[in-house]
Amino acid sequence: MEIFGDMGELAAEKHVEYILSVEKKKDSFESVVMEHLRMNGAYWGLTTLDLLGKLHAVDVDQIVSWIIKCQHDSGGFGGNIGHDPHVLYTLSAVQVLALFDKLDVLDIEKVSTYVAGLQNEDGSFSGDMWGEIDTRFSYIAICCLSLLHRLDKINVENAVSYIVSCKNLDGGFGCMPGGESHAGQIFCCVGALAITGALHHIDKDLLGWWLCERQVKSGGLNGRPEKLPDVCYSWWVLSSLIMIDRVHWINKEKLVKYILDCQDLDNGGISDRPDDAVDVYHTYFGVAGLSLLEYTGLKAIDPAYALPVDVVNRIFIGRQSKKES
Ligand code: GRG
Repeated sequence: MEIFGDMGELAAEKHVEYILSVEKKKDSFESVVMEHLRMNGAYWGLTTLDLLGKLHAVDVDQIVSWIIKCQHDSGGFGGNIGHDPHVLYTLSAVQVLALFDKLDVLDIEKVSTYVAGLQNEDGSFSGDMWGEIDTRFSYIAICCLSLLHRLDKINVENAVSYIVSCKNLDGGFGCMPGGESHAGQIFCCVGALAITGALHHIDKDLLGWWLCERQVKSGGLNGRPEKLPDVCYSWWVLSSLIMIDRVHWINKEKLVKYILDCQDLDNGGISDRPDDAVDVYHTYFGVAGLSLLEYTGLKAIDPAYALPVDVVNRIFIGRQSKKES
């Protein structure tokens, strides 16, 4: 990217090789620790490949049939075959099918009934039948139902007022009312409010100030005051700043340099901090962060849906134009 001058480059080919290799090394430490959340891993890895223009390198039919095997009678998806259903994996399943333009393999009524059934009276959402409540699950339910065109199945007004009840005096949001502001939860709350057209509940200058203070000397971002920077906050913080139109308040050049410094230039992949071990999660959020920063050669990503912009457009505009033609 020209405006970023001489600061090293994204080792795109290496990262593609790394993502493809993780799937093949079934006995590796990373594959074993990710066994129970393989659906999330599929979303991180495959979205990275799509942003890098290499989604065609995978076997679509094989992945789609594995996803279908992870679905339960309730309509929800598990993190792997035989694992319990949870909204965390249900959104990833929907997102991966969206990447492949395969949402039509879903029984939309069944999936959306599962997600909508997790809404509680106060508007909050549980993650699964065991009842844990978290603003992450509010975002997931809203994002998932919106991608399926079924937001009508929940009480959106209550969902929004629950999220607003999690807003703090510093302008940020936590995982429940009174919970400490954290950039990950802020992404969830801002994303959910963006999707439901309710961003007016946010004090954009106050939240923008808190978010841009997350940038530390190295150029990286942390998730809350006094914490270490981590590449994943390039996503959680930047996407939130974009949604509230305050992204010009951080130093983009320094953040690009920080993300590029976290690459493993020999074996591919991106880590949380320079010289740490790489993983698929940080590789995805590093590449996604660079996409938000308009790094050359990457597809653009939508800050609210966390999917490539062309995929989101296909879902919300493509359907209309198919009908019209
Ligand atoms: C589709 C992108 C997408 C997300 C789905 C699961 C989810 C919705 C959002 C998770 C948001 C979140 C809470 C992210 C933070 C993850 C993280 C790095 C937590 C670490 O917390 P600590 O306390 O680390 O271990 P810090 O950095 O605060 O020291």
